[in-house]
Amino acid sequence: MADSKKIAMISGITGQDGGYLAKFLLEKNYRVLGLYRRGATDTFSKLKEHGIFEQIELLDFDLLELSNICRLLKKHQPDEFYNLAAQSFVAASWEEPIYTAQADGMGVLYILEAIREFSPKTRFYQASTSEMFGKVQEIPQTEKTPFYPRSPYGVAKLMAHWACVNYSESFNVFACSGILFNHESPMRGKEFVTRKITSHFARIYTGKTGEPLELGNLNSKRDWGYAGDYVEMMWKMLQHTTPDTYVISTGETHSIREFVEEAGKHCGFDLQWQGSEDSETGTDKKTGKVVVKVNPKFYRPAEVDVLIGNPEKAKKVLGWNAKVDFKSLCRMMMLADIEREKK
Ligand code: G4F
Repeated sequence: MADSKKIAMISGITGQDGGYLAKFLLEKNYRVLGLYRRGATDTFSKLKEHGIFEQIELLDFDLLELSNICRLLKKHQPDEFYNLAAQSFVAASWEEPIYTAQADGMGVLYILEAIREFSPKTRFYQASTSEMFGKVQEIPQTEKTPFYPRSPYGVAKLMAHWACVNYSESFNVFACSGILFNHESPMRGKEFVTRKITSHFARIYTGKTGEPLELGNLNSKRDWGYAGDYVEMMWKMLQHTTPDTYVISTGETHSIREFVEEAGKHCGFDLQWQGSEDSETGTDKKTGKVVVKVNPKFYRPAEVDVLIGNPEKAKKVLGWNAKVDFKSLCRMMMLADIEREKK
């Protein structure tokens, strides 16, 4: 008997969102084909931690290899393709602007071309980003806010976003662009600021280090949600009658400093800030120890000062709501890292 399961391809399966989305789709009885880049340093630990490693069929994939993408689409004819693969670290994009443009911009065009030519029924989800708003032209940001990217990453993602809109209008490809604001979880990579904070604080808390956490700009603000909530929206977009663009966010914004303070509370830190700008430090009032200090090495050539999204359209059209709020997210991440360090 033919296998009647829907087929979902997920590129970037080894990343934070890949794991949450794969789990979500497996629970919906999809056959999940996980695309990964051979030689990626972060391999399958997240999928193993989710307990779903054995249920995913893994396939070699590279965003820069058009022939590989064409073969995969031609052979598997997936119902849905979720493109979560990218050079996703904004800071690295100034060091690797060309690679970032190729992977995050051109790579998406390759997938769209492969769909157009070899698998036109495949519905496509593109992981777009609030970084496209960059130097924000409006507060809060909606689907109609003009873009102003501030990093090579934002520029590349903007190309991919418009390619989705264009392929949907020109060739009838069902391509959706999810403008996701920052979304975090205990599975977040440690290069991103939230997990950098919780993983380092957990090491201080469990006595594994006495070194303070070094951070860059403490005053930028982000609209942080929970990755587990956000993957549901990726799926909902592809189930809708027409392809479209959606902002996915919580509608709240908090500074890096607030995240530090909130996470610190779960380690018993009562932070007092001293000094200014490049020499600012955060001391735990109880112990007198410096637990955070600014290191300008982590500043960016151009900063995105404040992001806050308006998720009204997602709520109205797709019936979606972010469930985990800022405080619960900090707590979840902090407790998970403390548990990991204790083990
Ligand atoms: O955690 P971040 O590195 O995330 P960023 O740059 O906002 O990008 C993330 O969210 C985007 C969605 O808006 C995604 F598209 C993207 O792929 C990624 O997931 O940095 C957040 C803020 C920045 O303002 C940065 O300057 O934290 C500030 N920051 C301060 N100190 C730091 C540090 N960021 C990092 N990574 N490391 C620091 O030491």
